[in-house]
Amino acid sequence: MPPIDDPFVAVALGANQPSAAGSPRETLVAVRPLLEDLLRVWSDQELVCRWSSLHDTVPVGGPPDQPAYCNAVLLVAGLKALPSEAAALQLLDALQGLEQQFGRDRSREQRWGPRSLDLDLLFWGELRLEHPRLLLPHPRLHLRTFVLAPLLETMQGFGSTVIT
Ligand code: PH2
Ligand code: MG
Ligand code: MG
Repeated sequence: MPPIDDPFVAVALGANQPSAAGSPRETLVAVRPLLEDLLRVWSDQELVCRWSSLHDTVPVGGPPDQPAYCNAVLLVAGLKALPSEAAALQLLDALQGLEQQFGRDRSREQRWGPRSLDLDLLFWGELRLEHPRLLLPHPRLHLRTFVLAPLLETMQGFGSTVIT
C-alpha cells in the first residue's frame, strides 16, 4: 500500500442488540458495504477503506448486565476534501441515517445503553470541533480499548516504517 498523506477519517462501529440483519456481529457484517457506499457518496470519490476485524468486547459503562458488544473500526484514506465543520456534520447525518436503518431509536435509549448500531466519528485529520452535535477528535477515544485495538489494526502498514 503506497503512503497516503491525506487526512484519515476514522469511524467506530458498535452493536449489542439484534437488528433486522441478525446478531450484532451479523449487523456489522451487513453494515460494512453500506458504510463504504455512504462514504463514497458523501465524498464523491473513490476511497481507500481499511477494516479492522470484528472484536467481541465487554461492555464499558452504561447499565449493568447489558449484553457484550461487537466492535470494529473503519479507517478511510485518500480523501481529497479538506476537513471542515460543515462536511463533518453532513457525514454525521449520513451515519445517523444508517443507524436508523438498522433499528436505532435515539429517543428511547439510555446513555451508553444497549443499541442495535452505533457509528461514531473518531477523527478527521486534525479537525477540532466543539459543536453541540459533534466533538472531534472523539473525547474518549484514548480511554476505550474497544476502539483503540481495532483502530490500531487498521493503521498497520500506514505511515512510519519500523526499522529492525
Ligand atoms: N458503546 C457504548 C457503551 N459501552 N462498550 C463496548 N465494549 N463497546 C461499545 O461500542 C460501547 C460500550 C456506547 O456507545
Ligand atoms: Mg454514537
Ligand atoms: Mg459510541
